[in-house]
Amino acid sequence: MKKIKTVVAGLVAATVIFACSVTCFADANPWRIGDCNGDGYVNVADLVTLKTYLKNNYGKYRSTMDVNGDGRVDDLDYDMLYRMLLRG
Ligand SMILES: [Ca+2]
Ligand SMILES: [Ca+2]
Repeated sequence: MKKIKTVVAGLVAATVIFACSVTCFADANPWRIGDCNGDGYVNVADLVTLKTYLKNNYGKYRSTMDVNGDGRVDDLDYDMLYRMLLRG
C-alpha cells in the first residue's frame, strides 16, 4: 500500500510540474501577443484593455501588450493593435 501511495504522489508531482512548465511556455507564445485581456482571442476588447492599461500603468512592461515587440508598452502598441484589428 505504501508503494502505491509513493507512485501516486510521484505522478501527481510530475503532473503539477508539467502543467507549470506548459503555463510558462504558453506565456511566451508569440501568438498571444495582442491578447491583452488573456481570453485567448485578439479583438476589440483587447484594445479597450490596452487603452485602460496605458492610462493607469504607462511605461510598465507586459509582454502580451508589447504588440510591436520593442520592449515597452506604449501608444505605439495601441496604434499597431488598432491597425491589426482594422485589417482583420
Ligand atoms: Ca483577448
Ligand atoms: Ca511596444
